[in-house]
Amino acid sequence: MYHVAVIGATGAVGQKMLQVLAELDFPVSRLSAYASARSAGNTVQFKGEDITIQALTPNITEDGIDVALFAAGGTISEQYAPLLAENGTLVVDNSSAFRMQETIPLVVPEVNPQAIQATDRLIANPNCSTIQSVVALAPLQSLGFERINYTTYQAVSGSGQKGIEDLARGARGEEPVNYPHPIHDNILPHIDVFLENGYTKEEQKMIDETRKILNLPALPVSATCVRVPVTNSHSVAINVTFTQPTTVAAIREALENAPGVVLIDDVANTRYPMPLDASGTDDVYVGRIRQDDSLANTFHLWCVADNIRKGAASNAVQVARQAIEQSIHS
Ligand code: 2RA
Repeated sequence: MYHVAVIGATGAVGQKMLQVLAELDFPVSRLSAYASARSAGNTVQFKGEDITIQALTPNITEDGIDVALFAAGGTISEQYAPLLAENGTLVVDNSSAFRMQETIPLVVPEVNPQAIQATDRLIANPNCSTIQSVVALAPLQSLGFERINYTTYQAVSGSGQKGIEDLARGARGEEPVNYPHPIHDNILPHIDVFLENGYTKEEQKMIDETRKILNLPALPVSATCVRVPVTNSHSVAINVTFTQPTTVAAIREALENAPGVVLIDDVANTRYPMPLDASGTDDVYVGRIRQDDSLANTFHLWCVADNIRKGAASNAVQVARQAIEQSIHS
């Protein structure tokens, strides 16, 4: 049993981590919750009990924490995650601070559990839209990837409570506070900041993280990331070109037997994955599998997952469990 800490316990992902730790029956002997000094003294719930939130200070290294799940943003992670990891705590960090550092594993347990070494103490959790995309793609890896192109339809919960509030504000006819434009009755081809190459940071994350997780550093990957007026669960249209010929039937079969994937692909009965199917679950739903008639060896896949659960909290808990299992069996 482990003393587990959630850092950033009051945010959307932190709250979900507490819920998922309980639901997935993670072996918790003691649960500690940390947040900013502003929230200290308030409580969060874990397994029906009130846990008093503690202010995060460098003294956290003296609290005897075995496993720390970080969901407090990059600046906090940069300051505290290495501190705890150097002190022997197993840290899973949901920020983007360490994802692309060469020595730090970036892990989706269904895809690259082998990236975790028994001695690793700091593991990065990928970006939400990347996680669900690589879960859908990994079972097809033996076909050889030649190129991947993503178009995302990302829910406002990806921006946390403030994104959800902007959608509600718009529905009431009020001006947005979080987004630069209304999200209600609108879509924004803009997630995170714009980079010099014209991509957004969210798009660049999908490109870089896909290459790292699939261990294909030179793979051509492109992405367009779009915020849509959906409360929860991201959708991704994946266009993938393989190095070898294949069929829709072979892709379906590979996905049917893949861990963490649920195939919903029955257009005759209007069955395909939708955000309402995915929300509240940890699976990645895939459908609309079809050949792209415009390019050889190329296929379309539609994939949907709960961005707060599989895209963040659940993946972090699964990574922690995987790391513990690997260090026990090493
Ligand atoms: C978003 N990818 O949906 C972010 C959350 N990590 O905005």
